[in-house]
Amino acid sequence: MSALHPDRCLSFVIGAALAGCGDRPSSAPQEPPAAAQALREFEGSYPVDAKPNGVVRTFDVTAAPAEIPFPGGRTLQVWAYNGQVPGPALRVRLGETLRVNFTNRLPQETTIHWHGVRVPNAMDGVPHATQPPVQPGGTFVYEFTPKDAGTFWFHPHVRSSEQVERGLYGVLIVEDPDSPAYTKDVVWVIDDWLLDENGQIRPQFNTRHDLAHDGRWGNVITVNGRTDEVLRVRPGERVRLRLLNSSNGRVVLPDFAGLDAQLVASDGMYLHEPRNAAGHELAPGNRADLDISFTQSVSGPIGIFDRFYPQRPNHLADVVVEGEPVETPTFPSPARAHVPVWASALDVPEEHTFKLNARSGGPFGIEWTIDDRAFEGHAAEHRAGLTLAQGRFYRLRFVNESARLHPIHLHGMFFRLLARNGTRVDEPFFRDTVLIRGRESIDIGVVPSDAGSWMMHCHILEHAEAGMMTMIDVTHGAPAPHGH
Ligand SMILES: [Cu+2]
Repeated sequence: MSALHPDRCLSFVIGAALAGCGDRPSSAPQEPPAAAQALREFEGSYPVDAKPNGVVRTFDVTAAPAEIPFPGGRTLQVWAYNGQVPGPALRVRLGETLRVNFTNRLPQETTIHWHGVRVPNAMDGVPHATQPPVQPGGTFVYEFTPKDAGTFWFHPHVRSSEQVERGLYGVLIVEDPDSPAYTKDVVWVIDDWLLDENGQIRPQFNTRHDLAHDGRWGNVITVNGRTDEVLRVRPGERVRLRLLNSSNGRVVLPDFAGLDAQLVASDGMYLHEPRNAAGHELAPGNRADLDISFTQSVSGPIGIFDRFYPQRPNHLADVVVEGEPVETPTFPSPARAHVPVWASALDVPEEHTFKLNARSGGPFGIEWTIDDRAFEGHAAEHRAGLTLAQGRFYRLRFVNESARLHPIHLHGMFFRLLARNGTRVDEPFFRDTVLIRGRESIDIGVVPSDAGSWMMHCHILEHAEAGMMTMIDVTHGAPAPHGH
């Protein structure tokens, strides 16, 4: 099996599951009919292999302490990629190879994780598991060809509750081969900062308070590093607005009421068809691409608010529609991807139930656990929490036994939310991060397409730092016995 080209390998496994091909590994369990159906529906969702076109885009990225101007005329001491927060927005076209010459000028070791990008495992940026951490003064070359066009981001995977909070994150945009003719393509990076009485980043990380709650929630919310971000458009413009929540803990629910805002992509992946963006929340790590047509002129700025806690709305940014009207481009929505329906996927027996909880102990006094284990030490010494085979359908269940929020993020694979608290939900799109509320259980469907040892963790970075991480091993062909 492993000698096969990965592309053929996946179709082989899918084909075997469908046709009951006799060449299947004899240790493979019999595919239940609902799983075979789910695989049939999955086919054509996204490519297994990258298709490099030979063009290499090279970027130099350096992580280092920096000073940036901050709202209120202040100067903020941060850690930044290339001296700016958000870091540089890296743009490549699908098929192009991204090469990042990375230099670490921080006083700590670090790595870069390419959130949501299906990279070769060695490029995933998980310290000790996929690469040694980059030491202060050290360098590393990240090189890969993205397989999916969309909105992704990058950030450290070492002490991330501190390093991301200090300002280390940037957006990676993978353009379609033929980009839709939007009049503007805009990125809003939403972050929140916990500043102290001196107006600087509060230097206590992973506090008991943060750990006992939903991580570190700040007292200043910025969009693109500003508290007064304005999107200026003319009547008739059609804008692609790419949203990223790079906060450590804060969940945002941006309210675009009054605007024709259509959700066209979730976590970088196009929907099957556009749907109204109302109610689409962004947990830490989530992205959403909106298709907004400003068909009518509006007098005055339109305030965009976060209404995750409806009684405590937060101003995010403003939209101003003014000037000479332009003709609205009439191209079809890019949201026309193949997304499996998976209506019967809940009938597939669950492969594993992950239990999420907390207990006293560990270096911070509270540790967060997956299946009663707190991740500690080196990922290299990990015992995989789960082993899955490439190209099979799995239903996984998560039971949150705690009262806190846990946006669970899977590296190396996309999944579809199937149910909350046992009730099927209509969420016709893929994700790489899903918010699980207190005491809630969820079911997801996933077909791992990329072999490797992939991290799974809570994207409330304080929870992750205090143990809420594990690894999922994705093998070629049949899974190894559980836990190696
Ligand atoms: Cu969590």
